[in-house]
Amino acid sequence: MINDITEKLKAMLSPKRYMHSLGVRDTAVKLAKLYGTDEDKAAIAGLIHDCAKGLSDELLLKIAREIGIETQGIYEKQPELLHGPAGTYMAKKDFKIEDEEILHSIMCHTTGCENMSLLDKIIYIADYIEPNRSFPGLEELRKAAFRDIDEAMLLALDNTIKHVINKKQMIDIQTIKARNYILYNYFK
Ligand code: DGI
Ligand code: FE
Ligand code: FE
Repeated sequence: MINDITEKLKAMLSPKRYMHSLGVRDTAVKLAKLYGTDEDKAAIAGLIHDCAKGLSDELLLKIAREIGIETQGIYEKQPELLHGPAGTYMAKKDFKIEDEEILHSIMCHTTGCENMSLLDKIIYIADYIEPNRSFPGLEELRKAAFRDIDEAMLLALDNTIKHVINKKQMIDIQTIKARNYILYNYFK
């Protein structure tokens, strides 16, 4: 099954995005091993998390409306924020994924969300630190990821929020919810 998924994905994504997806898969498996959760689910979620990345803004908005997301406001301006939810839709439809944990981790991989599961955190962090990534502060985040996943989540969310502020973009409410959730529950 995973071989079929890999082939299909290779045909759908740019070579760069495909390499990124393999990097997220491998990093997610390492984190799943370390923190003790299902490695196969981590591999599948890591592999297909960006399957909707190639869709046009129009199609992202159309799928989002179809699955009941209010697209007025931030998503009109930043439709790419919808590639997680649209990815979940495609994972079900095109990749025949039914596992709710996998689907949820794809849904929230860009912004995070409240009540993130261990698999959600693993996919969010693996996406951030996979070997093809490069940005200031990455080494610190990589170390944190293999020491304490919640510390890594806070670092990553803070980094994203600073980045979004510097670009004078809107902050997705899910990004705020994710950060508040981590702070409230893991930094008492
Ligand atoms: O799809 P990837 O490039 O692998 O990574 P991703 O799904 O984590 O998307 C990263 C992008 O999402 C990055 O450019 C920042 C953006 N992003 C994440 N949270 C927010 C955000 N952009 C805005 N405007 N607001 C957010 O809250
Ligand atoms: Fe993504
Ligand atoms: Fe990604």
